Amino acid sequence: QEDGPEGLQGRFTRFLLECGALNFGDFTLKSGRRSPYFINAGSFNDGRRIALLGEFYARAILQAVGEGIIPRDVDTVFGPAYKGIPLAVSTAIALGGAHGMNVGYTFDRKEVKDHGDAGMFVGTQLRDGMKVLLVDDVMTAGTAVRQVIPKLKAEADVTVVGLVLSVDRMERTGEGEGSAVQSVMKEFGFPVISIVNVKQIFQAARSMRREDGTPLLDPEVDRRAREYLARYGA
Ligand code: OMP
Repeated sequence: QEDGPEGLQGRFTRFLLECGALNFGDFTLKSGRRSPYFINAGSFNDGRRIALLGEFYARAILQAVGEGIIPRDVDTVFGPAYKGIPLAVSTAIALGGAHGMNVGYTFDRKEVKDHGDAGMFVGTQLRDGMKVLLVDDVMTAGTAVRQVIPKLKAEADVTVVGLVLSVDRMERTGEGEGSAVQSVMKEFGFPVISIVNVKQIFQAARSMRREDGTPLLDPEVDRRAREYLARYGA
């Protein structure tokens, strides 16, 4: 089924690979962990890619709306600066354009501005009672999202109705603990959904072949990924 969960996840994995957003090697993460793979949202760097990315976010959101996980009457999509900005804008374009779910978009400034409109936020301004849907790129330990929520709450009494990620790396926060996504959901009480998670990425990539018929995923990379997930995966 084209639009079933497998379809969306497989196509998104292909898209990550095609954009060069999914990289294999040796990467030091924000958390200090050394990972054999890294997802770089900076690779969605042209019109076609960012339009498709927004479309993927919109599909994941509409699916969650259909399942009653996210409400339909979202007021604005919030993307934390800087990498969240094109995510929020492209998601709002996709939702409000082809999908008829018109929502605002909002992002924060990293620097304080002292002239013109001096607000901390750009786009749809946050007001008490608004329903805000967060979008972000990747979650590992959940540090990024924990930093942004107090900023929103300081601006207005908004309700965060969910967080949508490109990729949930499915890593546990500590020994014997659940994943960062699970702990964020528990701590803040809103749903966290992802277009794809790391296990689905590797599952999809394992079945992919290059044009010459050879496996797309190098067996050594696959082995290192399995090892990493055995150590840090939730
Ligand atoms: P946490 O804030 O620990 O959840 O890490 C997520 C952030 O780390 C992302 O928003 C990125 O800035 C960065 N990151 C990636 O972009 N891709 C990855 O595959 C892994 C990370 C990371 O450093 O954990």
